[in-house]
Amino acid sequence: MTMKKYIPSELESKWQKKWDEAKLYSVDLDNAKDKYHVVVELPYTSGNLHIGHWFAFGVVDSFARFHRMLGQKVFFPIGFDSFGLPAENAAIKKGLHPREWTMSNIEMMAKQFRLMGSVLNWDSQVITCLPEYYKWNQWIFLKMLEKDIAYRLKVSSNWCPSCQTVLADEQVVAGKCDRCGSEVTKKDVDQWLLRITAYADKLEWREGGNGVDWPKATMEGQNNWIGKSIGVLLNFQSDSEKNEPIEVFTTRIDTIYGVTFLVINPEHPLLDQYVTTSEQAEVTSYIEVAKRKSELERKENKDKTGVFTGSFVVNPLSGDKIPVWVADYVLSGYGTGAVMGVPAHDERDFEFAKKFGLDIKEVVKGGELPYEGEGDLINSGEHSGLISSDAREKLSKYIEQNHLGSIKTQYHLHDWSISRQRYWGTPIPIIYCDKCGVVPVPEKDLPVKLPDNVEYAPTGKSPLALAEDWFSVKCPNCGGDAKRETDTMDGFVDNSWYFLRYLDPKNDKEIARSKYLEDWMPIDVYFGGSEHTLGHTLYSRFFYKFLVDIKAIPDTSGLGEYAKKRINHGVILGPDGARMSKSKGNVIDPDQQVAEYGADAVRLYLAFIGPYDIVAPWNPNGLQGVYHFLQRVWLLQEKLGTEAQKLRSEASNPALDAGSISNHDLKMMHWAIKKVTEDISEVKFNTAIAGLMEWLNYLSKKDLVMVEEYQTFLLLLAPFAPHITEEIWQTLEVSKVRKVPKVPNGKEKDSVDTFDTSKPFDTFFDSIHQQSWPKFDNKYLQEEEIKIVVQVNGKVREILKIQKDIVNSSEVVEKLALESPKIRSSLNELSPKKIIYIPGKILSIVV
Ligand code: ANZ
Ligand code: ZN
Repeated sequence: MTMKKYIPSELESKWQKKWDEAKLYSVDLDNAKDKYHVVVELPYTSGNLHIGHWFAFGVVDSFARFHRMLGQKVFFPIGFDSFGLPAENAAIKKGLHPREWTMSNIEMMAKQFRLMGSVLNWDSQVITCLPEYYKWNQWIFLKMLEKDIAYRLKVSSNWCPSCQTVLADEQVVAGKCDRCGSEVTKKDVDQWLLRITAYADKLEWREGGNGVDWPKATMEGQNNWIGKSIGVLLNFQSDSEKNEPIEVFTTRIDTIYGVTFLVINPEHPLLDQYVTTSEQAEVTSYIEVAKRKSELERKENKDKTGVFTGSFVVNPLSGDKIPVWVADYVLSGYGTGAVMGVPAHDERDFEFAKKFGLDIKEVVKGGELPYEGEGDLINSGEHSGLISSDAREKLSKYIEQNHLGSIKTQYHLHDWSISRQRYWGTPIPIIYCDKCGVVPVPEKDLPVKLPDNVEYAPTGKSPLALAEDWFSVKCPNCGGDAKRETDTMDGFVDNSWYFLRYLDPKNDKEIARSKYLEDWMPIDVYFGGSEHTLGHTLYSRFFYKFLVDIKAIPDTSGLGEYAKKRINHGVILGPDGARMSKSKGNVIDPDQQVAEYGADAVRLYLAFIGPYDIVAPWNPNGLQGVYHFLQRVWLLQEKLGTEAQKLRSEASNPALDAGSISNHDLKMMHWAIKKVTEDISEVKFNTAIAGLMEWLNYLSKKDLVMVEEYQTFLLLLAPFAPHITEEIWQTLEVSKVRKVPKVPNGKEKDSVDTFDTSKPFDTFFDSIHQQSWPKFDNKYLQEEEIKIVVQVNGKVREILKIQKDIVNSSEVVEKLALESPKIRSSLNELSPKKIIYIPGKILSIVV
């Protein structure tokens, strides 16, 4: 019999079609028994699928398949994050409408996704640029407005005077607009903000991770970003009392006696009062320069700059008169925008004092200056001698009692500006009326649809302001002439809650039915990139907590978190070890790889490339190696041989059946089951596959491979390589040999054995992906030892412990006995005349 060759392209599309037709992976959300909810961060509709998508979805698909085979009801949805600037830019370049560009990308990507042969639940697909979705962005916004979580504020922003638009920090390159190259300035612009700071406390991760399992690095990163610090707000009075007092925020009130100057930021509202006439010119020109710097540049500024205002304030504790400076290393967006300068104990203040020749006064004993640590206070009046922490406590109390200031918890987190002067986004549902002011669009008028006919190429005006028909409306309040808000929402709003929508994507009454939310939330595992530690995953926790607070969604688990577990995946680099990019020419196109090696090989390789959170280069040899492995799995069919099959079909003879697989074979098999099961559970896909490779080497050396072994092997490989395993399973009809309990796939009612095998193949087939996961039996894994008594001339001289599987081999046992030091000494260099072995019992030596 000549065997068919392994040609992935032939069998993969065939099985994908069959699985689809049989609706093998569809999930009935009404029944959440044994649910397992897996989500991978939804992809952005940038164009073709890249290898990163395969890494993110293909590998997790194997994980999802494993859980299906464990008998869980796996929900693994997908959607498309499809609003954003790239759509506009690409559309401008290609002369297409952003909608056309986006929707054709989605179509293309969905097609490419299907090449993976995944268990993704396409029925639940969410597309964020469709009104049926973004209506709920608008609804959430209105709720936030109602609760004072959304608000409008003039914010000092990066402004391009020629594009007439606000720029995000990353769009400012060396002080210039990255679109047109003009010098960027600061401008106060009206923006819509979300008060995420109101949730700072709730977003902070507590010890123990809030009852969920998220990576430590993610939790720490978020806590640092939130940046909770407890300190003191303290007023410094003007020495002449003609100016209002300046309030500072400090976390080191214990250093109060070491203050030798005060610094306010260039945007500080009291600056005008403090600048004296003689200093005016210098201060003005300093501010001009500072205005052009971004916040990032200011934070990084190494060479401290600043100017004296000409005025003084008084230290409320020491009574010292201290100069007031203006400098841009003090940020306007944190604390009070004013700092008490303690150069002896703060690095930045130290540099500043050195540069401008200001006094440095040591007040905490500890070491070389600047000394930022804690210690005993010196030069601190009545507080000298106290240690820092006690001094802080005592001074805080004193300050509160004497109304000099107050204790304050401060966060580094900023409120989130969601206003974008762009076309391709969710319209902010607000109307401006001359008479009524800011009027929210009534809920019944949602969605506010994005108009189609718009000049979205840059004209210097917000594109929506040019859509006259859309822009001009009647005020919902008074019926008078009014105008719509022309900003759209930041795309991060879209992906802050999409996972809730997967559960009910077409619902037009609510975000999702509460029964589904109750049954299926929280997500069991949420996979995504570690680069989303500070943006996306923090924002989505905020949205979830808000929606729970207003009771728009239930929080059945009571955890207040949307994902029980978060796993960050790594990054696949180009073969040259650099990030893949078109300009470097190191981009790996998954379609090409699939055409050459098949989806199974690509999936398997990506799972095998290393630990899942690793940053690893694509290695063409690695892919070939994995492809070769699959070839060998395929060829193993030959080893099944007619003989083994005959043995099986004649298995009515139990003795024959039992003899067909050795103890060591069983041990290997159960070892492999255990290894693969445990490793996949722990998200160690690479070592799970290594285990399979080891077992394959073992099997390949055997003359005959038993059906049970091959079947088990295919089952363990099935999550990683769903096509080849299905093909072998079906063509060998191995499934008929062994009765395996089936996994409910969501369509069955109660029993797991209700598959109707009488139905034609078209509507039902006994897929390998409906089988349950093999179980290992520890009994095969224990190193079982048997005690053998060794006699020399009738006297017991040694008791040997021999492994069970070699106990029948007289040569091995004899050799071990003769090598034993005890036996050697009792033989005393004489060679044995006769050796009798009763297997498993006694070895008798006669000399
Ligand atoms: C005096 C002092 C003495 C300070 C000392 C530190 C060490 P965190 O921990 O991040 O909250 N600060 C306050 N507002 C600032 C602003 N707008 N821009 C730049 N720096 C600012 O930092 C709090 C400390 O950062 C505050 O405590 C203040 O300097 C500075 F030995 O006050 B400290
Ligand atoms: Zn009105």
